[in-house]
Amino acid sequence: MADEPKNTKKAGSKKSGSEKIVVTKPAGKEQAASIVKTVCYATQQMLDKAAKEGISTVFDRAETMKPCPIGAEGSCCKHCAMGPCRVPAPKKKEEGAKEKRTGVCGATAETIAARNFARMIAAGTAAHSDHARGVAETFLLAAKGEAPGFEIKDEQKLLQVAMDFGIEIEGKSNKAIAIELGEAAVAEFGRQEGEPVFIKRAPLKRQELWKKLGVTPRGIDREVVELMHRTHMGVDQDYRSLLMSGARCALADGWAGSMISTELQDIMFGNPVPVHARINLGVLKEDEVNIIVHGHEPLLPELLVLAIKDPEIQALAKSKGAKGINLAGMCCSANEILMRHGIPVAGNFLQQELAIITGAVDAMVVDVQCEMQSLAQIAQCYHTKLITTSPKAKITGAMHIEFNEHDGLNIAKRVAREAIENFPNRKGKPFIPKGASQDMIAGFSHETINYLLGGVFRASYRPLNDNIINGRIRGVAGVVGCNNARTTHDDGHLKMIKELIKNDVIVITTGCSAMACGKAGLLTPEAARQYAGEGLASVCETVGIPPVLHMGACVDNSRILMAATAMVKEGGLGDDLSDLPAAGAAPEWMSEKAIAIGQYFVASGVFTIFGTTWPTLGSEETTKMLFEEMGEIFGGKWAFEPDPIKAAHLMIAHIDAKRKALGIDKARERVLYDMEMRRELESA
Ligand code: XCC
Repeated sequence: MADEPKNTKKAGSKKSGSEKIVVTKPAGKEQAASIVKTVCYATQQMLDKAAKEGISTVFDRAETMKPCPIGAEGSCCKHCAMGPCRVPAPKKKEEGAKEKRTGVCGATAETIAARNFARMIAAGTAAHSDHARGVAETFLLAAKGEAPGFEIKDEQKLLQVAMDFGIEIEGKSNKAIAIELGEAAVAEFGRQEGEPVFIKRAPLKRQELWKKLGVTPRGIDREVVELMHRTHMGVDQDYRSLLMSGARCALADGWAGSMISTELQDIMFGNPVPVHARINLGVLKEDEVNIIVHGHEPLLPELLVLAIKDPEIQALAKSKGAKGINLAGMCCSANEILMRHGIPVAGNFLQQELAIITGAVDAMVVDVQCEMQSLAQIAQCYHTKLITTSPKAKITGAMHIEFNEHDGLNIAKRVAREAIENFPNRKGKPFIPKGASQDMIAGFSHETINYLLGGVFRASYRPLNDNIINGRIRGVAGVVGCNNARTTHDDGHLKMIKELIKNDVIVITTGCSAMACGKAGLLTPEAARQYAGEGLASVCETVGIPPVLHMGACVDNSRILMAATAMVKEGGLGDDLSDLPAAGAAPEWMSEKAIAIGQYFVASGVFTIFGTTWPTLGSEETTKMLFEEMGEIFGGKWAFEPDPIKAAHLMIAHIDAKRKALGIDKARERVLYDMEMRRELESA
């Protein structure tokens, strides 16, 4: 272990297996007030503008509103009206006190922390899965020809997924197969018994372990409902039992809800392939109508891509004095249309208010998740129309144009018209940050990686596995998740990822983490030579890929599960996900969805480390279950380390331990790149 981070307080030292995990407390008040706000140049320019104009942003509010210290450690229970009860971890002088504090009902700190944690999983699973339900319902309408603008684009994937669902495809039209698949996918949500279809995609050994532990999920909705029930006052009051049912619910997210969303979106909108695009607030255009789509669901954004090409819409824009229409994205809606169309990305989570502050955004169109309510207030200070589109997510003060799959294209045109009509209302010359856009390559679906590595005639993960076995690539890390105003914007992602690739660990990324990488130039093939270690750089240069691969939106973390499973099935790296030299991280997480994602990675056998803050520190027992016992149960466990470099080294230590267990640790020591090896690599 390296030195303890300066901005953390040591809470305890835990040892498990070969790794020592230091549990640290997040930065206290004094540090929070003085953190550097961002390492993103465009963001800094916009924060300066906001300050000059007296606009309060999330960065300012994070300084004035301190996190509640009791809630932050999961020690506040407000599940009944006898509370809220606060059972903070004992302070030093109280330690050793005979009786621990409990809630009015007698609930212990461990039960309360576990309940709170489990409810985060339930909410996160609900969010991903409700998104997936919307996709499945639209898919079914599209299959029936009742959703104009939507179609079945990837017929090969349609057949593959239909076969996974056990649908007989022989002699049936694609339309009939798609209808059957749509109906079966919708039924996954309300399934009462059995297991979700995609559970069968996991390695056999993992499926057997889940069965033995009783954590194989049933229907997606059922797991969310049951977890909400268990965490109700007076129901499940054993922290281990609560956390195991949290794992079951999270598996319904990763291996069912999110995976359904990814797969059906790919069939409807096309499987992503590598695509060039630009990223950061500099993609906004002074002389064009700027429309930003922000949120998570790709349904309306896909139709907006079509709507803005309509000659009538284009002509309307010209008639208002605009040179054209510029569609850009933020958060995961951005990732969806970036991956499939190369639509530019305006920024990640903490940049949403700043986009409006440019004065260049004529409409910000939001659907669900990660939209700050402050957008409505800030939009009033500029000319931006904030348009909500989901019946599930309205914002007081915003215009509401409800999306409906039956008439989606017309609704998309209406949204575009609203933006265009607003173009002449700009208040003076917009300020688009200088030098603030960067080239990137995105679109690395699991299938694309397969093809890129193996070639069109022998698509396979063999070359990746071989390069891991021979040590050129040390291992694989999935670095994902949000930004969090409690820590320096983008800094955790970038420091961690640069450290990983420097040490020959290839990184796959999604969500706002992927955007941080894009803005910093890590999603370009050139980044391999600049930042990666010799072994990883050689492989990237041979194949022509960046050292950091953008795999999509947060529901696309399911692609990481599929890629990891393909590596296991390819052979040579063990027979379960927990055998892989791999690790996961979310250094700047903030959303409940991130906890659901982390938990399905852990339950799938992956060592997963989070930064910024940790929501169970109020209970040593609950934290121990997550950080240690889960390792023994699932072969994957949680860890918390707010210092991104130290966190990267914990991941590398885990990867090295897995290499040793596989007997491939010696190979890496031998890697010296002579000419012969380079030739061999180039012909691989
Ligand atoms: Fe939201 Fe998905 Fe987090 Fe970004 S990464 S802040 S959840 S947009 Ni999903």
